[in-house]
This record gives sequence, structure tokens and C-alpha cells, in this order.
Amino acid sequence: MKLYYMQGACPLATHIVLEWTGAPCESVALSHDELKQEPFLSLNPLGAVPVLEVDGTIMTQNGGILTYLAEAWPKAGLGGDGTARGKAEVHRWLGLVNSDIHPAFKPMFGATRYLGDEAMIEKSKENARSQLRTLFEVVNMQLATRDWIAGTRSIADAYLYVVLRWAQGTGVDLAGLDGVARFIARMEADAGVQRALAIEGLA
Ligand SMILES: N[C@@H](CCC(=O)N[C@@H](CS)C(=O)NCC(=O)O)C(=O)O
Repeated sequence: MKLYYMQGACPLATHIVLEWTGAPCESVALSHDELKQEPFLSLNPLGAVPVLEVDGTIMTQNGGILTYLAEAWPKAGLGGDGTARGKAEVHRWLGLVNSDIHPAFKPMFGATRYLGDEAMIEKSKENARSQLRTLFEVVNMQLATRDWIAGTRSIADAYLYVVLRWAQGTGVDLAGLDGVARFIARMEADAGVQRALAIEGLA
């Protein structure tokens, strides 16, 4: 397998899951400019990572890639507790991270630059931070009584950790979210997470 990634971006979740599964994989680092040019655009016309190449097949989209790894390496137990409900629970939280939390960061990553007015751009970022605080309060409630977001350690935890890193780096208020703080500490103490961070030069 070959994983195309950009440092610190969402493919860090794939790197963590690869470490948790033990699946061998080559990593290819790309700059933001390289994502928007050939030859990468031939792999993913959307110019986005992650892209995972598996035996000549190109996979894109976090949800698809992470689900593939959980299914293909079942011994790692990253797809739920083995029941239909457990799998649904993993996808519930993976969906929250991928469809609600991740896109809410867009103003912080330049999506509202087109407004052209610094005050307006800052306002859009403040609004995003406030939406993200609400989303992380929901995550915190779930983590109040659990070590892992879906009950058992799963692909959703890897992705959740990535967006929490972004929250820390973009001034989202995580104060008082004790379950979230415990989760971040648990992830940072994990040897697989540490190896994934080191692969991306973030350790
Ligand atoms: N829906 C896509 C989103 C992927 C995505 O947003 N990737 C970001 C990195 S976290 C990216 O490649 N952005 C490039 C850009 O700025 O257009 C997925 O889940 O894989």
C-alpha cells in the first residue's frame, strides 16, 4: 500500500490506523501545491488527501479508507465490538467527525479568504470556533463515561484525535472539556499514535 498525505492533515488518521493494524505501507508526503497539480490530480481529481493505493486500486475519502483498513485487518478490532450496533456506533462517530467537525474547520484553513475583508474573515473564523466548541461539547459528553468515542477503540478515535489537534492549533476553546482532555492524553501516550506523528515529522 501507498498513502499520499500532507503533514498534519486528515491522513494522519490513516497513519494512526495503519500503526494500530500493523499493515505495511509506504508514505508519500505532498505539499499543498503538489495536491493541485499533475501527477497527483490523476490519482484524485479533487486534489485532496488521503489517497491510498492498494494493489493498483486508488482509494479516496477518509470514511472509505478507514473503513477499508478496519475491515481488511479485523484482528485490530477497529470496526466496533463485532455487532451490527457496534459497527453503527463507529460510523455514527466517524460521520460526526468527517461530515460535521472536519468541514467546520474550513474558515480556519482559508475557505473564507474570498471575502477579502480581514474583519469579515476573522468573524467567519470566530463563528467556526463557536460551532466547533458546540460539536466538541457533544464529543465530551460521550467521552465522560468512555475511554474511546464509540466504546471500543476504533477508526473514529484516530480521526477524532486529528481534528482535536487542529482545534488546539486554531484557538478553539476546549477549556473544561475533561473527557476530551483525557482522550487527547490517552492518544498522545499511545505508541502507535507516537509512531504516526513521527512518520509525519510532528513528534
Ligand atoms: N471529504 C474528504 C476531505 C479530504 C480533505 O479535506 N483533505 C484535505 C486535507 S485534511 C485536503 O486535501 N485539502 C486540500 C485542499 O486544500 O484543497 C475526505 O474525507 O477524504
